[in-house]
Amino acid sequence: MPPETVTKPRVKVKPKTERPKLHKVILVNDDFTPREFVVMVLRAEFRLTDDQAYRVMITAHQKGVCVVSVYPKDVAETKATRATDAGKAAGFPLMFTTEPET
Ligand code: TYC
Repeated sequence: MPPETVTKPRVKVKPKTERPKLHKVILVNDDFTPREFVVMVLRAEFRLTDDQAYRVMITAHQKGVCVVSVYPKDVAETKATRATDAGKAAGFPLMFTTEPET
């Protein structure tokens, strides 16, 4: 390199990439859907164990709502819709909603 050549220090710019927010799937209580049916849907759609599914169901039953799990937005919405539709198909008002984690 000739003596008059000026070189700039190379500053690496690392762009900060924000992790996409996870979304909660929430089970909502109602007076009509049988407990065993809720447990079955939780096991099938959210891959909960019998024990986990029972705890989530009974928490929603007692408190009104219970967080089932968290997923990327599209996954949460798809699972909530499928689980709600499973109740509808069986004639129950079972409902799952989603909301972004804070
Ligand atoms: N409350 C319902 C019953 O007594 C059971 C139930 C629990 C339904 C949780 C919905 O999200 C729910 N049969």
